[in-house]
Amino acid sequence: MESRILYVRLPCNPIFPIGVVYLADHVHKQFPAVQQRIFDLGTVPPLDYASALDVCIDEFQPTLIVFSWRDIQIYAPVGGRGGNPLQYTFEFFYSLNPFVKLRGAFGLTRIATGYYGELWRNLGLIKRGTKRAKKYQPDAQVVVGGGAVSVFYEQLGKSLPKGSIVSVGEGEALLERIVRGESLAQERCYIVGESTPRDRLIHEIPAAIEKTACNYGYIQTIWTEFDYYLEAEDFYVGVQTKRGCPHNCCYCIYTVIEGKQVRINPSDEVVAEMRQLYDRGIRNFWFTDAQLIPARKYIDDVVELLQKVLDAGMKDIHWAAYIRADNLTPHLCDLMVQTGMNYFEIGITSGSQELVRKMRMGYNLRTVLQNCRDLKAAGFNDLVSVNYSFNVIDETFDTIRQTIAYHRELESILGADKVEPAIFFIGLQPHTHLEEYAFKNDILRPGYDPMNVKPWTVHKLLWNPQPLGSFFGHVCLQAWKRNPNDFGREVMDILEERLGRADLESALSAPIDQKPKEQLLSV
Ligand code: B12
Ligand code: SF4
Repeated sequence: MESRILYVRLPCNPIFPIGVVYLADHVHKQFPAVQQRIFDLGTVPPLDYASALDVCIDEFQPTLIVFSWRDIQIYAPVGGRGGNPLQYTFEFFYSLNPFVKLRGAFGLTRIATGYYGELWRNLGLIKRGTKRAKKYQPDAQVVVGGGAVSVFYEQLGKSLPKGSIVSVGEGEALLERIVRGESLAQERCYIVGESTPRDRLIHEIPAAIEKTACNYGYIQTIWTEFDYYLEAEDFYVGVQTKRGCPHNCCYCIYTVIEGKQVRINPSDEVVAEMRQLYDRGIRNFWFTDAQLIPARKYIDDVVELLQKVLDAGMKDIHWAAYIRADNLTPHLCDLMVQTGMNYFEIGITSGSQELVRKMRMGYNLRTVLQNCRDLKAAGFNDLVSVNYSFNVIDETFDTIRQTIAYHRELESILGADKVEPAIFFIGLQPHTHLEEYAFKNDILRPGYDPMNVKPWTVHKLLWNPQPLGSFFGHVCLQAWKRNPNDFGREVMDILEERLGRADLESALSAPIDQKPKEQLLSV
């Protein structure tokens, strides 16, 4: 049967659907004769999801539907859909004021309703699409993947139609095999009703496929809503320069989804891809790598890439990325500024070197400061978001004081208005070291449901254990009251008012001989 592949990006805040674009591009390069179409529900008004999907299936009559599900996350730290889950959780658990407590309870109920509503809606769209496609093509296949599926693949299978292929991680190799009609037994997937996910499936190594520049000329022919992203001028369009992260940060699942092996996309291909977007009017790019510079040994690759961006004459662009700011050199800083980096996120999690080590993050905080000085000297004068997650492991009042000292130093280097403290409470994710730690310490039991949003589950999964849990709960509540529009800075100010500030040197030193109190390092 001639293959006709329909890519359905399930509803999502309008982030550029780079995942399905890359998949469709890859399949086209392998099988030029296969007909494809991209249908992005991110650009459709909610009331029209079902009818728009029906129309698309009726017209295209796919033999294979590729459903791409980007995020399910509910523990967004700031104003997510339906309100701020962190705020409501803390109001419910920590407020002494019964009215505020009640507001927290209502807020949580509203969020839970919205969360389950979205979950059921997406599952409903998959079921509806499957049924409708089978009307035209009784053997039509359905495969479901994307970031959300990679994280929750074990749970989602229970609610998907029998026969759906549930994919973990990158989909290129899997789609190739499906199109060829080959066995999927060795792929990072399972089939609902036929097989169960292998133990440690997510830890299996992704296929090594060399990426070439996405052919946007072709993509435009199979995706009518592409212009939506071209017309919105403030959009950061995704471009991937590499896959994989070699680190081991205790709470992170990226390194499992993409694997630890860093696979660099050839710089000429990345630039050629950017050039195609540039020629279509795109000026803002997000390098969607888990980390743009995962380790020092990749500095040269990024230098080469940015130099080629400059040489290609794309002088009026802006770009953003997740950056491990311990892997910069003055030359790289110059290039970053010259090529238009205007935002980046550093996920140091704590300003205490001792804790950073305990969380297995491999960051040297002293080097981060020096590199920020180099960036400033190179002329960087834009926004940096610094992610802090207090209370992840072994936090004490002393380590909080150290984080304050560290943050103030970053402010003095880059400018207080340029450093935005993003206060995250880690959402505990499956297959991470933190999850293992929670099992070992009887905080969670194996078999728990990470997609459950009952308040007591949220309370555990939104990592903020006692004895400091209620302290942070109160600090956050006070910050929302005092200055809800600048929550992160307000939290830092309140912490400093209450606890004071350590001297910077104590934040930067973590005596190696000091035995970790907890066994995180050995899990
Ligand atoms: C870069 C990134 C961002 C950037 C995006 C910038 C941009 N303009 O594109 C920013 C910082 C804005 C961001 C924000 C958020 N993100 Co984010 N982000 C990522 C990251 C690191 C890479 C995503 C990416 O684009 N990769 C490159 C593309 C090519 O890969 P891809 O889309 O995943 O597609 C591949 C595969 O998934 C697969 N695939 C995709 N669809 C399908 C379908 C089928 C059938 C198959 C077989 C395969 C398949 O094949 C594709 C090609 O290989 C991932 C983590 C990771 N390492 O994957 C998290 C991730 C996608 N984000 C996540 C979340 C939660 C968010 C937020 C909601 C966080 C928050 N709490 O606010 C926000 C909001 C997003 C929104 N919709 O509004 C989660 C989603 C899972 C979940 N827990 O729900 C992830 C997986 C991280 C995590 N584990 O928590 N994010
Ligand atoms: S460096 Fe970033 S992407 Fe890599 S494991 Fe740590 S948190 Fe995850």
